[in-house]
Amino acid sequence: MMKIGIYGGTFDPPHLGHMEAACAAMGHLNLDHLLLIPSQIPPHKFLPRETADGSARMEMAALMADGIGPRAEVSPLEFLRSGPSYTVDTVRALREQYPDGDFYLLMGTDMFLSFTEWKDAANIAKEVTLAPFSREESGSHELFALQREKLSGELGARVEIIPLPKIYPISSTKIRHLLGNKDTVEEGGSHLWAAVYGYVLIHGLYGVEVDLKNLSNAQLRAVVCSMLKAKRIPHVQGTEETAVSLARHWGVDVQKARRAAILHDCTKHWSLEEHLALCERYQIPLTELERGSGKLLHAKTAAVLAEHRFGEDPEVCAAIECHTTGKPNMTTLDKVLYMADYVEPTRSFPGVEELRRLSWDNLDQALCVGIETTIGELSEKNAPIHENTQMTLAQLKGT
Ligand code: DGI
Ligand code: FE
Ligand code: FE
Repeated sequence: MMKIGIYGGTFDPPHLGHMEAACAAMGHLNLDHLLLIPSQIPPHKFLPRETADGSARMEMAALMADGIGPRAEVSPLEFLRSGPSYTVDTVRALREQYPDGDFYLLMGTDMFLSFTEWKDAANIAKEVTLAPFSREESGSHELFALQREKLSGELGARVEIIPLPKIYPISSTKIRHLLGNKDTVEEGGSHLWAAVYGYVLIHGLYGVEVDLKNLSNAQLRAVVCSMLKAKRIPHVQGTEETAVSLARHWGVDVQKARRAAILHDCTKHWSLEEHLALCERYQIPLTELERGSGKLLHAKTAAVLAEHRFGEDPEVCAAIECHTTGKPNMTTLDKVLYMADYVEPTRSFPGVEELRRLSWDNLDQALCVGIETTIGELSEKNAPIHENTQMTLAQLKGT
């Protein structure tokens, strides 16, 4: 039987405390599936400026789910209903979706201790195992044990307590306040999963006031995380680290190399339509080959965003633009980004070690081998070679 965790909440915003609790539940209960279910917020509950609308909370929860792992996902069940939902309705709807599901209803201490007051508590208890989080340091063990006795006696409830190693020291309310104050934006962000923080920054939620054209490195990283799938992040981090080391080694502006690396793949998961729409909007001339290839276009669209959305230096944008194909007369910064992308620590292919060494010994030769390798792989698949790829190689060979 499939074990399914149900984790409801306002998630306004979802933060690292939720994430730790979700991961603890996944591990302790050995769940096959975890559903994060953002609830409707009654309009009177918060000041309008302070609260994020439902679709933003859904998207933030989805970004956090991506960070928790492939078994976690967001369910729009409560969000799609017109008013606030009762848990019993949600559980009924989930039972229809998963007739054989073995459900675990995750909940905080207060919810657990007041469970008998919930609407149709007995019916909920028939459908799910109650899975309250118990903070180990809170000393509420006796209270939990008593409540478990009571609920199993009165309602026949099954209870599985999920131990949490520590109390996460902050609430969503406090985080909203930190984000809303110019001096404590970063502190607020430090309590959020990076992609969620990036989403908050881009959309200016909770009264955040940042200039997207003047983001700190940490903020830019967060924004990029919000644009990518979690599994791509280690590659971007690896590219940043490697680009920074190579920049120092080859005497290039380290900060420029860093910014270029952080942004280089930021549009990597866009659809072809999204790439084409942005190029259209900024009148970027495209070749026939580029028009049909998201793989080639991601370098161009990332460069456009770097320039127009994030206000990066022209050299940074230029390096991003040629990071996939190279181009004639590449600057050292261009080469550093190209090679960092090629040999960063998560890359593995035959010859990567050799190419890493070469990137430190002879940058042009490394570039030459890199481009030859790419051309070799493309030729095997009968894929067309971009003119810039060909010209870069020709130029390197000629010198
Ligand atoms: O974005 P990454 O995966 O980190 O790396 P990248 O930007 O170097 O992109 C690599 C992809 O781009 C790879 O699938 C091959 C493709 N590519 C690189 N040069 C050419 C190319 N595809 C074509 N058709 N022609 C090229 O010259
Ligand atoms: Fe790329
Ligand atoms: Fe890359």
